[in-house]
Amino acid sequence: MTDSKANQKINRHTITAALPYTNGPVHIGHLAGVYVPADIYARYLRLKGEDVLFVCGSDEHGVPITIRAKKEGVTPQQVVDKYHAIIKKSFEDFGISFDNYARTSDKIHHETASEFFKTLYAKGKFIEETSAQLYDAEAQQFLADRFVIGTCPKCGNEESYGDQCENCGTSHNATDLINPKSALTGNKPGLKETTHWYLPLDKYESWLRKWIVEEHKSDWKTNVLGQVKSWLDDGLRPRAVTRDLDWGIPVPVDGGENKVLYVWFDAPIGYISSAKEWAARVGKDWEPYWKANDTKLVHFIGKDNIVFHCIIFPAMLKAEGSYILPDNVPANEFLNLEGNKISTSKNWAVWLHAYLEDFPNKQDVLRYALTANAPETKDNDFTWKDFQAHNNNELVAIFGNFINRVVVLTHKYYEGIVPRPNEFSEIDENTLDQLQQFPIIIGKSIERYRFREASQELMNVARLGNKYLADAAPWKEIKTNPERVKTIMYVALQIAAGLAVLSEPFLPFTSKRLKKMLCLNEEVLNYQDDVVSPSKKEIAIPKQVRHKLSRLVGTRNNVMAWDDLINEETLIKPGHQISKPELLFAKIEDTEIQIQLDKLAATKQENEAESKFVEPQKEVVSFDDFTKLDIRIGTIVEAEKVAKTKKLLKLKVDVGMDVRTIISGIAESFTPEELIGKKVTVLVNLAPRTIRGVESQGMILMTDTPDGKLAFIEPEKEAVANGVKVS
Ligand code: B3M
Ligand code: ZN
Repeated sequence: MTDSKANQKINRHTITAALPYTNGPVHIGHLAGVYVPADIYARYLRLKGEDVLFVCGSDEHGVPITIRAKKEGVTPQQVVDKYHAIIKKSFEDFGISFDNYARTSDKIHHETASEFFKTLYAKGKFIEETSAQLYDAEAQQFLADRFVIGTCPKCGNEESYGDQCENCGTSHNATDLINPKSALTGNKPGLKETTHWYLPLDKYESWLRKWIVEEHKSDWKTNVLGQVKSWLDDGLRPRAVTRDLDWGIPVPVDGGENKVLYVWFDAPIGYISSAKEWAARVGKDWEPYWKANDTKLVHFIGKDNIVFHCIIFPAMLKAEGSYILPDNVPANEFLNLEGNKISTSKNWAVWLHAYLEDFPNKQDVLRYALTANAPETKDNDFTWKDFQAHNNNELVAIFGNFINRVVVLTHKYYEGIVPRPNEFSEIDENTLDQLQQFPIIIGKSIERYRFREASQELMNVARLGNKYLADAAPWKEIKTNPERVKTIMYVALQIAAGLAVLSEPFLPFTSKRLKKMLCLNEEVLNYQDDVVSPSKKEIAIPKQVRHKLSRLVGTRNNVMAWDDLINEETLIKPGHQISKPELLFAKIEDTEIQIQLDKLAATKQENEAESKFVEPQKEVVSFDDFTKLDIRIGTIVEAEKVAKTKKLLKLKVDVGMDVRTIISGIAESFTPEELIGKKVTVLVNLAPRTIRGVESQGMILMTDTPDGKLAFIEPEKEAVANGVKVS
């Protein structure tokens, strides 16, 4: 292990994946950012023979649920019942191997969260405070969290929520918002006094800094450390952990009537209740998984949840006193879809249930494409073309092709029986040595939460196989040197068996089918020819297969484990019978991709039609005022990014009378390269402003497009010269 517990023996792993809000189905962004990486990690550790508890569940409280209920004209309970079922099924369909998937509306969770609150209350860990909070008199509702929208005090995003800004990730109190607006009525809220309980985060600041910034600086991801450090540097303040709402867990202390726990107080406790529910079901003790020091706790989340998992929840756990803290929080960045932010409200997403309708039995293809392109260090874009390429050029052409060749040739030459090898040549030895390295290489990447890299190494195993076959060319040798071919096919079959195991964390469905094809499946492995364990039920295996079966490598629970690939010379023995070839992957045609692109185009059109909102006209200005504006045509001659900013470009614009510098906030819509030579409209007599140390001498006129990007106001004719007036 590469984490801070490196020097300590780990005896069990508690893995959590963010509890999805039950206000809509899950989409590819969720899968790529959280659930596939968490699942790869959990499956890998299980194959290593580790004691693993992998928990998740539906987050059924909070304002997003209430808002959805209002929108659909149903009760919050109906909303969570509906989406819990859809989400749970999607996870099952995609092979996300949770040991338990709970719901925060379950009794066990209400009890656990209530107890947690009461413990902190009894220990005097809260501050009780009465203060004026935002209130919408028309809706008769206090405005917390997503009930209020306003300008983020940190980054200026005009659509920040009351508790968190989705743009910069900062978490704040609703009263911090500039120009707050009720999400219910659009009204400017008033203020009304109310009492709440606050967790004084400021008191945990130095402890958090020591724990995260000092202890974990070498093993946590830089994106996570960076965010945490910037919040700590800004200073932490007490955070209310209760709300004046009616949907949620009732505040279980005096004065808590008509109040509920803040959703971000109860939701992470959901990981604990999920563990309890699991323990009760399987007859185990949950406590070591949450309280023993030899347990490694890892939270898989998206970047918008960092503050809650790295600051607020740890402070809660610390205040409670009996729990372990996360060892790592490998948060991912966001996945975009075809160049735009995934959005539930704009239906700009690939929903998992919809994907499976169009691509039945292709769960592994999506899992693979999302892993190979995972947003691990920066936001990434999912495109259907890229998805098709990962399938056709890698899964079909490399992985599937190798397996197919091996299985077909084994049947062609030996009726499907693994041949006995003759002496190994150098290239055989070399290839087998390389194969033995892969479980170590892939394992290291997984343990460092580099799942992209791990998936590429998996593909390299198949590449190794293809190269070996191409170089050894059994189809040529068979005519002149059939004894050599036995060795070649034996080596190739070891690679195929290795792939069957190594692919399991990434491609669980394919791994199963491959094990079946190679007769490495559990049923076959459970059958032991020479040693029949009395505790194992013998499984009926067709006679002709049975007598040819050799006992396979020494395995854990009779299923080949990860380390067997490192420790055993032979993965699949001579004399072992394999099944008939079956294609593992099929090519995805352009027409199938076009259907998906058409769907997105239709969504875009619908959104455009809906967003035909035209802003009201501004105040009247005099003709004289208008003529004061000097607007000219210009051409961009140079463009470069302003360092350390997301939005700013430094442009040199030829406006006829001179070439001037203009700083423009358009970097999210254009790359510097595509701007060179562009005709633009410039307000040239705007008072100069210094932005990031550079004087900006004018403003380029822009307009918004429906997809949230910017567009230039260009002269209709290219020939209009620089410096020509616009009036
Ligand atoms: N439901 C937020 C989200 O879906 C939240 C995660 C809870 S994890 C304890 O982004
Ligand atoms: Zn912000």
